[in-house]
Amino acid sequence: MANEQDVSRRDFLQRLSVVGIAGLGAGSLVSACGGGGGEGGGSSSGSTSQSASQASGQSSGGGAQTVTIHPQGNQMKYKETEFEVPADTEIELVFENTASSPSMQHNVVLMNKPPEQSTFKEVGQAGVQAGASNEYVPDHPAVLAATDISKPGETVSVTFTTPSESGKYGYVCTYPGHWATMQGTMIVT
Ligand SMILES: [Cu+2]
Repeated sequence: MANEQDVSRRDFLQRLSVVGIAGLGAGSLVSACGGGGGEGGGSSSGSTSQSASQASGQSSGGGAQTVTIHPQGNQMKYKETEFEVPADTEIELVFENTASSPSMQHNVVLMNKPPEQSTFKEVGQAGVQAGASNEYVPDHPAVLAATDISKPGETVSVTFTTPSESGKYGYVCTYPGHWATMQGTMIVT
């Protein structure tokens, strides 16, 4: 029904352009009845697709960016030993614990300090003292943000704002025994 109207309307419009004056009367009739629905449908579907593309653009630009990291198999190491993020930006850091060995529990403790061994050690040892009830995350001034501990198969995340100064910042797993080898570098640009 609607299609037939559309077709006949197109016919009228074609005649309008070809015949000119003869088509004028028929053309104005069509735009009064068929044109109301046709134009409405046409313009609204156009603006819908436009606003949809705008919305998806805004959500990818305005929402938190996601960074996902994993362990390196069943080793006390991160698979992603560095990632790059813009300064002063909200980031959702996701850690997917894809290890299978039950002893491979991990977290990600982001530091507001450079990736130096002395800082990894200080935060790592403080984390062990903080204990399981605190997810091994120490109350330490070098801690920028941290995930909870994840068991194999679990995914944890933390949302934080990156430092405003560009540079290299460390992250470390503070599960007991892991800090010495399970380290990475967040590059802030
Ligand atoms: Cu670990």
